[in-house]
Amino acid sequence: MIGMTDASRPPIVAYGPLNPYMDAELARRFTVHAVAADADLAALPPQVRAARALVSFGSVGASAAIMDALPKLEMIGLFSVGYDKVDVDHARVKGIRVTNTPDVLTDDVADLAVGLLYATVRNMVANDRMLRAGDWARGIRPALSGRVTGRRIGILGLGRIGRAIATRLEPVAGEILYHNRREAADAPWRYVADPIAFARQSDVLIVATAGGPETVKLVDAAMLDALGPDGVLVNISRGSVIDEDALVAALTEGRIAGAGLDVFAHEPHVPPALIAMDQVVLQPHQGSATTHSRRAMADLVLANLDAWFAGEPLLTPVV
Ligand code: 8YV
Repeated sequence: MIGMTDASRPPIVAYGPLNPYMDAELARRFTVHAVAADADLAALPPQVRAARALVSFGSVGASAAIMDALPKLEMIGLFSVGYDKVDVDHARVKGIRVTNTPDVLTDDVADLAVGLLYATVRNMVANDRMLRAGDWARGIRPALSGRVTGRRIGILGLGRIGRAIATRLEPVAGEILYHNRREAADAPWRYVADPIAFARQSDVLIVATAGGPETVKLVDAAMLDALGPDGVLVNISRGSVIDEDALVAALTEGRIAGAGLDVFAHEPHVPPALIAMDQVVLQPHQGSATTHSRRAMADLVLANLDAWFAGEPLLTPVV
C-alpha cells in the first residue's frame, strides 16, 4: 500500500550521489530515499523524515542541519575515511552513531601519493603536454628535472595512510621523517616535534593528516618557506590543511619548487593560478577512486548498516 513502510526494509536516506553498486545494494536492503546534497531540508516529506540511517559521501558528510531534519536518525554510514564534513559533536549529543571506511582505501590513497610525488618531481605531466604539443618532435628539449631517490621525505600525519606512504618510499628515500601531534612509539622513522623544523629538514613534504578544525591551514606560509625553494609539497589529505593562497604565492614566487595536489580548499574549485602552472600536478580528488577501494568502501558501509539493524556492534565506529 502506498505510504506504508515495509518493516523488513527500514527507511534510510542516500544523501548526495553515491555509486551504482552502493545504490543497488542499499535498494536490496532498505527503503531508500535519495536526498540531493543541496536539498531544502525544511521541506523534506514525512517518509524521508522517518529515515533511521543516512549514507553519505565524504565530501557531503552530515551537518547538524540534516541530523535535525531527520528526527528518527539512529546512524550515519559515511562512505569515506575522512569525517571532517560530519558534525560529530552534534551526532554525539544526539546519540547518533557514525561509521567511516578506514583501512580498505589505505593502499590506493598511498599509491596515489607516491604517484603524485614522482609525477611532480620528474615533471611528468608538463613533459607529456610538451610532447603531445609536438615540441619534442620540433627539437625542443625539456628542462632537466629533480629526483626522488635520496631525498628526505617528510610525512605530515602518521596515521594509517601516512605509514603506508612511508613504507612505500622507505627503499628510495634518503630519510623518512614525520611530524604528528605526538611521537608514535612503534614507528621506525625520525619524529620531529616542531613543524617548522620538520619542514626545514624535509625535501619533500607529504600531507597525510586528517582534516577538520585541528588541522586547518597547518601548512602555512612559514612552513612552505621552511620547505624551501627546492622543496616539493604533496597533499592527498584535505585541502583545508594547507593555506591555499599561501601555497599559490609560494609557487608563483618560486619559494617552493612544485606541488602534487589531489585535494583543494574549495572542491571542485581549483584556483586558476594553480591550473596555469607547469610545476604542479593536479588530480580531481582521486585517492580512493579505484574500483577496488570504492567496492570495499561500499561493502564496509553496508556491513556497518547491517550490523546496526541486526543489533550487533558497529565494525568501524567514529561515534
Ligand atoms: C573520497 C576521501 O574521495 O575517504 C576519504 O576521506 O577523501 C575519499 O575516499 C570521498 O570522500 C569518498 O566519499
